[in-house]
Amino acid sequence: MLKIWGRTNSFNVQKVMWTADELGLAHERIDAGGAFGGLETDSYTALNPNRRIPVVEDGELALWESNAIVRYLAAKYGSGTLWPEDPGLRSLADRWMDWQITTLQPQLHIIFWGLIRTPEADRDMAAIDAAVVVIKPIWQLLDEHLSLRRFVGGPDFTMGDIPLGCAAWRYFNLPIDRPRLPNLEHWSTRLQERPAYRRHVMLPVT
Ligand SMILES: N[C@@H](CCC(=O)N[C@@H](CS)C(=O)NCC(=O)O)C(=O)O
Repeated sequence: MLKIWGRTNSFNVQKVMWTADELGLAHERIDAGGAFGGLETDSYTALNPNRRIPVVEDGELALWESNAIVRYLAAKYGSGTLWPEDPGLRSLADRWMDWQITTLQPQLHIIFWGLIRTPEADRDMAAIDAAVVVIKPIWQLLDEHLSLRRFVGGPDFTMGDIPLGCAAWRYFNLPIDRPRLPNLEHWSTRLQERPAYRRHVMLPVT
């Protein structure tokens, strides 16, 4: 049975919970991080020297970095479904997973942390407003990509949808100005039909 460390309102933990549920993997989740703490202990540091959530224990292996965990679970347990067997299709899913971390997430982080996790009196509204503007053409790139395919990695749902599906739920539920993103909205509706997405991602944004 997998052990998944991390609180349910962590975006990065949600990626892992959604993946495990899509694959029907038996798992136990342990609250950690945020108000639960527990990341500074020696035993947790031995699992993840970065002292961050999520961590997944699969037998003797301790895994960290959420997108790397999604890839591992997909490769080990979802070959042909979440993990496309065709290298070209796999690389399509893979590159958008990297894009989520490197291109999209830095801007989304500024907006989310600023508006949701920072008390109003301490908010840097100039930085938040700037990120709201900068992120628009970034999402438009994905919108354009989705104008030609049903899912991020092609015609079928794959691991490539998971990090971006978590990011999209947050983005659409933040009290900010957004551009029209018709293809992204249709894709998001398709994700919302998935019971595992509803269980682990479609939660209040806190
Ligand atoms: N790049 C890492 C980021 C991990 C990370 O920053 N996790 C946050 C939660 S989303 C965390 O551990 N925060 C400290 C806490 O929850 O106490 C990943 O994708 O796993």
